[in-house]
Amino acid sequence: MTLDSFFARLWDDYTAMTPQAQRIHDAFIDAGETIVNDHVAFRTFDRGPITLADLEPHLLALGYTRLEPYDFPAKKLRAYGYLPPDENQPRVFLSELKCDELSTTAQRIIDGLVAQIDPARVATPEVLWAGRLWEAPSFEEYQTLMAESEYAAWLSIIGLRANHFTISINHFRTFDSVEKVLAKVESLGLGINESGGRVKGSPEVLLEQGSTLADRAAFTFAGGQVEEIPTCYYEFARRYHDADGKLYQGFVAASADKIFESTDIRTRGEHHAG
Ligand code: OOG
Ligand code: NI
Repeated sequence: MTLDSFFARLWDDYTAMTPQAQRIHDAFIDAGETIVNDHVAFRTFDRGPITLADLEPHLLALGYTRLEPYDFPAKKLRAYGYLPPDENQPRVFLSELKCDELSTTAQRIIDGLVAQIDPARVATPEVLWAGRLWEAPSFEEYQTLMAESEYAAWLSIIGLRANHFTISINHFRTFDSVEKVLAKVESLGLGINESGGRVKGSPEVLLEQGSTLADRAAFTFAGGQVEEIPTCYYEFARRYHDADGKLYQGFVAASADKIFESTDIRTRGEHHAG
């Protein structure tokens, strides 16, 4: 599979679940900008056949290389950043939940989900947009996970897919700052993740980022209960050059910690009428 077809499939899956993404993308195209992806991100459990170590070979087979690890103690997550084979291709951020750090009740729910996975589905790169590889949990199970980890609850119903694409602001001409981009996105009636501030990071840490609040959709839980849940979001990143003149390639853990909250309905943000 080529990198272009990989990202085309990821994008189709992501926009089907995240209507705001196509709207934002098209609005910047209409404004005369060129869209280049800075990175995409995936979430997984460190349990069953879908651990970070199980998924990573698909990225390596596409030509990605490991950059560096990141740790999020409060959110019980660990992650890795990956560099693309060609510098104009998207980086990848892959995180996993440290399930051992949850209660035994929550761990039992997660074990019940990952036990349903057909290992054959993990053997191909399609697993990275396979979505849920298990039956829908009950709303009660979802809420039990939510009480301990918003990430776990989100993953239990959304599954494996790109949880966000990220537009490279470095490739924009008119909208050349995170705040200008966020103002444009707000003008479309979309909400911004304000956790940790609208703009996360700074030129000093060589990366500035901002993101939307995730779209919402109706989800049918086991037993037929239908509830509105957050799906996926869009991010915008501006990178800076280091003292040696090299464009920064990594992620910034303190900023990423807040970007994760884009899928949390408890996150403070400006919600506008769409
Ligand atoms: C990933 C959040 C971190 C970044 O750019 O710092 C991130 C996620 O929500 O799964 O993407
Ligand atoms: Ni990101």
